[in-house]
Amino acid sequence: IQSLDWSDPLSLDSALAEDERMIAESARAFAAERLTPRVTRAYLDEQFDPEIMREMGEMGLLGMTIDSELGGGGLGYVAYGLVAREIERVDSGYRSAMSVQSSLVMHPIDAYGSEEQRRAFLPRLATGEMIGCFGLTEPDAGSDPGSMRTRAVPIDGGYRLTGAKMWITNSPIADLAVVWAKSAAHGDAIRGFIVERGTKGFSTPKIEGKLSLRASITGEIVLDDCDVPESALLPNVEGLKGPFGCLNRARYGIAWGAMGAAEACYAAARNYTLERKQFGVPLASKQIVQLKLADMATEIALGLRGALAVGRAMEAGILQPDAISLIKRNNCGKALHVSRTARDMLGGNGISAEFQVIRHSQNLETVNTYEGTHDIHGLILGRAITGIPAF
Ligand code: TGC
Ligand code: FAD
Repeated sequence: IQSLDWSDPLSLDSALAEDERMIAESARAFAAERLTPRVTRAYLDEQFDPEIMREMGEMGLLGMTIDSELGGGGLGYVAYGLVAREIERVDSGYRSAMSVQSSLVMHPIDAYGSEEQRRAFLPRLATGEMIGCFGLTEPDAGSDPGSMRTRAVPIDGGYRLTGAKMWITNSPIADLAVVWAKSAAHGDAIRGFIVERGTKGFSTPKIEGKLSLRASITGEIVLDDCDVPESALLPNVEGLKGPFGCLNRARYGIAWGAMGAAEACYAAARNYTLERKQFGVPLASKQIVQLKLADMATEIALGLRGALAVGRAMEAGILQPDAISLIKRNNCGKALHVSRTARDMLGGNGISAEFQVIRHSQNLETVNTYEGTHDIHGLILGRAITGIPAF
């Protein structure tokens, strides 16, 4: 009998197709060669290098699931999840950049856009030549995006956008923003607009001083009487199901990604406690330490299996979106716990940038909050279970 593989105790690997394994391996090599060498400096300096988007584009990591001759890989959701896991094994901020471009910018343009919009933007977003961002959250509308204040009013030949979006990944470096607003021309229904950099009244101040996700750039989107042509409107969706259709995909990727960050912390804790001697023996020989490692291995293995089950259901076209809340909530919460435990197990070294775990742990605070907080996903599940919305 073979001994249990500590890094894959439920043999996720055996449930993957050969091409999925190859995609994951090449993403892992890319992350190790291109992202790992940059990340500590980027985190300390609170800098995101936009060149990373071009490099991801070259590797085919942008819009992987989009099936279009205009850009995108036409690959399965499990392959996308595996890549998110490999990128987030390095840093949640780098996976964020990939998620936003793929699920929150390319997907709505592909799924809700006109043929002209698809042709104008998808090819350049797929290569990373253009960077996009997604504006849903506002200073006074986070968990409750239905209460947004951003408005679109009709003007001659288009719309005038007014309002502000807050906490927007990549907005300061974005060439375009997919912005959601209540549109007076459509009975105040929520509609999506593509706003290009350079449009008068559009600005994207950077949010400074984040103590989490520092290798990702975050900003506001200010729309100060920002006039856009009719062709900026995403014609094929109306209502909150527009942004939620994008969030389904991004939240799914996050469920895989968070496990990648957890795996990095688990491996670091295992290595460290095997090496580090106190009281004359390796820390890993202590029962308390072994229980912590056992809990980490269990949560990660189950979390990955859950993400795989959801990915396969998406590929089969039989997914109920509330299941995404289950894995997003579980995997982010568990990853945060794993990372905090690993931080403790490394003692003083656990707080050093050199040992990486505190960076993951700080990042996972954001990952547990964005794309719907841990409690909001609990309430989405509560509604599904009882039929009673308790938001
Ligand atoms: P509710 O009444 O539930 O739904 C309104 C309409 O939307 C439809 N819908 C969905 N459609 C597709 N997929 C889903 N998952 C859907 N959930 C709901 C629904 O059928 C309805 O359609 P219709 O046709 O009847 O109008 O809306 P509500 O206002 O009661 O929603 C409540 C709640 C809490 C579930 C929702 O507002 C919510 O999910 N809040 C969390 C907000 C959030 O996740 N924000 C994310 C911002 S983007 C971000 O964080 C990016 S981080 C990027 C990175 O760096 O990775
Ligand atoms: P609030 O909604 O004010 O919530 C505060 C607390 O109250 C939370 O604990 C929440 O769970 C709790 N709460 C809220 N409602 C209820 C309720 N009904 N019952 C019980 N408890 C409740 N948004 C975008 O649109 N695009 C992006 O690219 C983007 N990127 C982000 C990047 C970063 C680094 C961060 C931090 C956020 C980003 N966000 C983005 C915003 C993110 O989605 C929101 O922060 C998140 O949805 C929570 O909203 P909020 O911050 O307004 O918190």
